[in-house]
Amino acid sequence: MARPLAPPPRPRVMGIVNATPDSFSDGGRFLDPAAALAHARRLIAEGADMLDVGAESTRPGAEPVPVELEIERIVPLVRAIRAESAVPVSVDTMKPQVARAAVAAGAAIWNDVTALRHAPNSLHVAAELGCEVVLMHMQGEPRTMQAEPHYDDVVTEVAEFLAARAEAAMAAGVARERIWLDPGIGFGKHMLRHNLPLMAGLPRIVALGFPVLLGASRKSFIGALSGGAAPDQRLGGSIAAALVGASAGVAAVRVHDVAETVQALNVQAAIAQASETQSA
Ligand code: HH2
Repeated sequence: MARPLAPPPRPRVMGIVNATPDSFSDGGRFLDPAAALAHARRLIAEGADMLDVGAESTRPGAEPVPVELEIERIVPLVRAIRAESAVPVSVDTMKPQVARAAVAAGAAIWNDVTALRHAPNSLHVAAELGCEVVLMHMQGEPRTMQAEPHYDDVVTEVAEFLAARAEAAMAAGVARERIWLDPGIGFGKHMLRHNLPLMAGLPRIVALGFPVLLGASRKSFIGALSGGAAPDQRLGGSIAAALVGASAGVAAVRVHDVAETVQALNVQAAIAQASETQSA
């Protein structure tokens, strides 16, 4: 009997669990701990390879969340997910105290939209925790980042920033193989003038030699390209962005709509595999 074919390689899918009152696309839906856990279960059942759990929105104008409250929202959720699933959990926070508590509760990845710049001890805490870290590019800070973002050459500037942050993390003791990079779609970037060249320039970010995480799901550039569609009406554009990321060689995509994204990536990967067989 023929051996079953190994599934073709494709980026991993990171499902988003926002335990926040005010996230841009799903704020308030999963603030209740039971609702957040039910959502996490659903994303796992839909095929998520990882989950990203956050308790503080990063959208412009979002309310800052005190550290104790962030820990209170995150820790029981991480613990509950890990108690019933082997799916790795990432914690989306800029605060080292929250990352520390989440890792103690079972999180394997610290996803920091400030690339470990928020607190003076962030780099050292990341090294001490020994977890994986996602270093994301952002121009400015969440509250004001969309006011007037400016770049002479967005792809070069983002790539240089990420390379420098990876160096800083390694100098502080974070192991090279634990570092992920993320271009930070929508973070201090003009909707179309910056996000589109950055999407097109993803191969240059991938060429830095670290696994790349792409978070384009439901972001506002998709709304701008679809007549101002509301965030929950941006599925088609989100899938298109994930496929562009996969073609560019990103290692993972951070998405709200897991089932649909997994299906799209599986189809793309299977066709790519068939195409290789034909040309062999
Ligand atoms: N985007 C958001 C939040 N965290 N982390 C990484 N690494 N990359 C991203 O692109 C990214 C991120 C924003 O999306 P969301 O979590 O849905 O919204 P909010 O920040 O309003 O909670």
